[in-house]
Amino acid sequence: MSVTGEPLKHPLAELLSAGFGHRYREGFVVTQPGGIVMPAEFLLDAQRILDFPVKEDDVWLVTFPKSGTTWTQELVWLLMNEMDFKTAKEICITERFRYIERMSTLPKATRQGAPDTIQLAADQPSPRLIKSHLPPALLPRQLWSVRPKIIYVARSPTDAATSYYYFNRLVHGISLSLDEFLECFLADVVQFTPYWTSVLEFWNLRSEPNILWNTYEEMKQDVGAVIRKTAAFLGKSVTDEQLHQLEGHLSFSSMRANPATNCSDVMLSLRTSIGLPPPPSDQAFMREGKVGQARLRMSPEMNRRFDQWIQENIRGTGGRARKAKQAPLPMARRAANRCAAHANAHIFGCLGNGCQSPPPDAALDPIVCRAGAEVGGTDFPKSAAPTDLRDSQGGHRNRPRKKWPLVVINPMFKCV
Ligand code: PPS
Repeated sequence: MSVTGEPLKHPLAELLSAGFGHRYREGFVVTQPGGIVMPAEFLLDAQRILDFPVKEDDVWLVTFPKSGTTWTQELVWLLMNEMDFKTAKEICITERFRYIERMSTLPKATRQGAPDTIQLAADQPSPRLIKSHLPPALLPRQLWSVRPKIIYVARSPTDAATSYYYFNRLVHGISLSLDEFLECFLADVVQFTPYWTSVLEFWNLRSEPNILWNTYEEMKQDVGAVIRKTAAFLGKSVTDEQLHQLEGHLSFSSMRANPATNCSDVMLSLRTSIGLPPPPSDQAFMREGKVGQARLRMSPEMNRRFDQWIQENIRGTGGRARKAKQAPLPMARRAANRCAAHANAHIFGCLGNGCQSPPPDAALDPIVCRAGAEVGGTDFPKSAAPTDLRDSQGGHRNRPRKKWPLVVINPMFKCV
């Protein structure tokens, strides 16, 4: 199987391209498989990524952009390197934990002369630590047969999308307003979108023994608990003293003050490569580090649009596929998984305006969730099939619209 791409055709694609100063000269494509938006040059690298030889002791970190990747990279690196805080402060996280498709995300001018990040990922001493924002269909095929440890981190789409906007302002000097960018995000014309492809597909895989599902919101709420959970997953033990030290090191203020994690040099060199001056002093990679702030920056209309879009995408698929065969959750458990104020529950916790109730119990019946069944009015992700193959609303019209059965991801997980 080879990766192909159809040119991205959408009226908002032009607005976005202009916002980036038309620096992505070759334009964007919608990949097949995967169905995500990537710069056309990604197609030069996609096959190498798909064929990337995976090792059993690799640790992979997969996220949608701006979902707490760097935060988790720092945690995982320290757990895997005997809490070497000294080196963590001296060497940039981008060198300690390789971002496999980074070269494929850059405008042509920046890409020329940039390191081959696929090779850098391959050449690390074991255990290798590798980051990616790609969905399952574009990740190395051997991930599904060799089955190394994979950590997935999700973040609420409003916060991730808003963070992505400020990141693009910082790195690319994007000239759009926040609402204009969010409009493009909702229309799935931004790089790595559709957002739901990544999140829903890993949500459906989260019960696999080699996959750990974390969220940004969980980390904000109780980073200690996420440290313990992640350490257990990686087979590492953490003393109380180390836990305390880690919590301090991973705090937003500490990571912001740490040049090895706030990535200011990387941001500066990316800007320089496209002829932009150094960023204004109020812009930084470690920007705000909060939950729910995006809602306050978005217009009321955009808030409403996001609410609707979220509901459409996480609504259950009652009556489809295997739902009839699944037992519903007991009433008491359903109630426990809802936010009391908003009678609302889903993978990020409550999305009621400003509410930060935690996500539902991770021990929710995986079979019910995997099948995308709707449980007593509580919304769970709807399909295990890749988003480009879902019968979604508002997706790309020029995307293939094959219908796959809901259970496709699990067979896919087992095949090479
Ligand atoms: S990337 O480029 O996709 O790898 O970006 P990513 O690291 O996933 O996301 C960047 C956002 O994560 C925030 N961040 C943190 N928040 C809280 N605490 C800590 N320690 C932390 N480290 C990174 C960072 O500030 C970005 O979010 P926003 O909302 O823009 O502040």
